[in-house]
Amino acid sequence: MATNRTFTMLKPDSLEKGNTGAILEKICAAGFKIVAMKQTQLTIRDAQLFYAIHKERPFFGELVEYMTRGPIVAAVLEKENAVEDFRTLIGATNPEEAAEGTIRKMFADSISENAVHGSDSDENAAIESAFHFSGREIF
Ligand code: FUP
Repeated sequence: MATNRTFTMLKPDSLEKGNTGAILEKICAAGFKIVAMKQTQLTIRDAQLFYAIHKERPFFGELVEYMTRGPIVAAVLEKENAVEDFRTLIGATNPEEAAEGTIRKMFADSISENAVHGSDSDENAAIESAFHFSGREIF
């Protein structure tokens, strides 16, 4: 995958609150092009695999429960410097620490239900995109 791509998920709380459209609008307004997108629901196994890096953390069980409790929107986004710029757009993991105007500041309630995911490296963007999309689903 080219380094101008990143992967995102709008998490279950965003869909429950009806924020899908508003968040996608902010993403597009920030100059990201959606090159793949789907609404889907993670299985427990999917969430355990996706967040395997956190499996020893005390919040792992809650994280898996949250991420599987309803549908998500998964997408691959394209823009120059995509990974870094998208992390800036979404803000800090904890919305209380997120900058004004960031997606998490605007739409997230807590560190454990923080509205959106954004890949933290080009390598993870490629792995996470491939987790959700086949090559023919990415344009
Ligand atoms: P981020 O890269 O900003 O998505 O954050 P992390 O990879 O550190 O965390 C992934 C997810 O684990 C967060 F989105 C929410 C959850 N988490 C908690 O519930 N509590 C924490 O203290 C840290 C992360």
